[in-house]
Amino acid sequence: MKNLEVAKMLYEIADILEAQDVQFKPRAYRNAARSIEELSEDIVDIWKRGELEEIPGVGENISKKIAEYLETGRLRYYTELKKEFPVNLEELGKVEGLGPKRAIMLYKKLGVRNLEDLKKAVGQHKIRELEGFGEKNEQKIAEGIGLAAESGKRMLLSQIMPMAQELERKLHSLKEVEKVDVVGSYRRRKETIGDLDILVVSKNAAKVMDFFTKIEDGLKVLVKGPAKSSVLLSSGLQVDLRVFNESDYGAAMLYFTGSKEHNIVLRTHAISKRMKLSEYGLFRGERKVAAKSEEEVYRALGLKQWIPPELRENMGEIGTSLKGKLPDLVELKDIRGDLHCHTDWSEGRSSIEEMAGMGKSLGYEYMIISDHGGTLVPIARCMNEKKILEQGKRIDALNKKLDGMTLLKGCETNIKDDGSIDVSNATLKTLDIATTAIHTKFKMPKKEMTKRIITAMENEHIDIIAHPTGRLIGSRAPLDFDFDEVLDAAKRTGTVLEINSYPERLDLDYLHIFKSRGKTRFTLGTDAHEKAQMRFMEFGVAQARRGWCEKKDILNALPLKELRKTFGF
Ligand code: DGT
Ligand code: CA
Ligand code: CA
Repeated sequence: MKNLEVAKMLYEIADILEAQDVQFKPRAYRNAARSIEELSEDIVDIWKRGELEEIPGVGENISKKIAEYLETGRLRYYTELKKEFPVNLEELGKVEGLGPKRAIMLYKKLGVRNLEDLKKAVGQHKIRELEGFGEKNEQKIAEGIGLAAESGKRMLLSQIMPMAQELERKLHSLKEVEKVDVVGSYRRRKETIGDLDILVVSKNAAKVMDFFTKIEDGLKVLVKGPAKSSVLLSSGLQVDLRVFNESDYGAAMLYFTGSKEHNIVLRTHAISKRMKLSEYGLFRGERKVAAKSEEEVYRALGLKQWIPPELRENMGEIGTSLKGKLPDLVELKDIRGDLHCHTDWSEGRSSIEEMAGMGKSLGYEYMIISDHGGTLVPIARCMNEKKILEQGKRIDALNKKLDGMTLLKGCETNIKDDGSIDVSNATLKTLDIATTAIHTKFKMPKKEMTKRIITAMENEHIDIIAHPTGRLIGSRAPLDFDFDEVLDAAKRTGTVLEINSYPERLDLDYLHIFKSRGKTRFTLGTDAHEKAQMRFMEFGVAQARRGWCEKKDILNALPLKELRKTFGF
């Protein structure tokens, strides 16, 4: 699958053009890149059908460039840009406070090409001397480098998913393959994935390995063995594949799904029962007690319930299953609506009508329109109060025409430094559900930040705090505040914390959700800026499951009537 490779190239072109102050084009390239990244079909197939221009955001110019790249393996336009700016913008872009423009500036002034060079320049205090940077910026960059380096080569679950599904499909097409499962962190639905681990049942491992090590043009074979092979795909993703016998498959699934910590506790538990657990089975002495299925192995170890992969993070799941008390996890099909959506009234790219159409096709009973509003943030077309009211009227009118789904009036407002909201109470009152979030001044002493958030929650018109910790995976650290105090305030004020389902956010994360469960309920919102992004709901649901949430913990699993009662609209 070439999707990620093409998307990365387009993102890079956008960055370089932006750094050169080119107008409009960067946005066009970026929109195209984003749509391509989110495609579930291989772009090569779309190209072969001559349908590149049907991808949202891909016009004639970009489609020609993509075609040149797919046809010849290179794009002259890109190669020339890269010759002029041989900078790893993907890597540098992860450093908070370093947009493409500044990265290119650092290249021109100091020859910085990658994270390694940047680290050196910071170490030698060269950046603070540059015009427009200064000591404070250098300090910020220094902090950002740590986070960027840590995230390293891990990719977002959302980027991995289409590739994993494609690999699964291809492997299934081989008649020697009886079963395929993608295991490891992918099966546990971790927010980022280091590498993919695939298990196969087959009686002809040699044939499977021959096929796998040629599964994509241009891949690099790292290891090819009789039972295990590893390859590096063109997207930079490493994939390990192992072949097992049907009779041992459950034990293998259990072992390679992990997590390592879950395995360790499970193995220790086996030892306490005078048994031994490995990827080949559960043994008492030489005798194999269980191996064929995960259920069988868990049961033989005395566990009353099979443990869903999302829970296998050593958070007490084994002890809880021994007692038969695992939660009945929320599922995607339980979700009746999306509670965080943008449209072209603010930053979004789809109209209200298009978003509503998508909501209907997802089978929703309701969904919110929560565009950016307020005065604080210089977001393009952040709605002023007049426009918020106007949008409300438009939604009322649309609801009369819409059949079977209800649009809710919302708005994502901003929390000022002192915790007040940048939209008046009079306007907030007209909304069905009012959301707010921090979009400015991400760094504040912990005490002040805690007070800021709690003050916002104390506004009786505010219903939801969106992406409460503000983190961006791999690029922005979470806000520094006292989470327990905020949780208490949520309980006291009835303000709900969001589980933002946007793949870079996933905020709250599973640890915070786990901690909050039972003390507050949550809303799930995709933060979609384009109708296709409403599909991000599955990532939020996965995160909620990792935090042990049941259906009753999620407010948008409620029917509209009860949602109305809960939020009082
Ligand atoms: P990743 O790839 O970093 O996103 O995370 P995982 O969990 O997929 O880790 P990976 O690919 O290194 O290994 C896949 C699974 O194999 C892991 O979840 C548990 C199992 N495993 C790997 N190494 C060990 C080990 O040293 N001990 C135990 N008990 N299990 C291991
Ligand atoms: Ca892995
Ligand atoms: Ca692995």
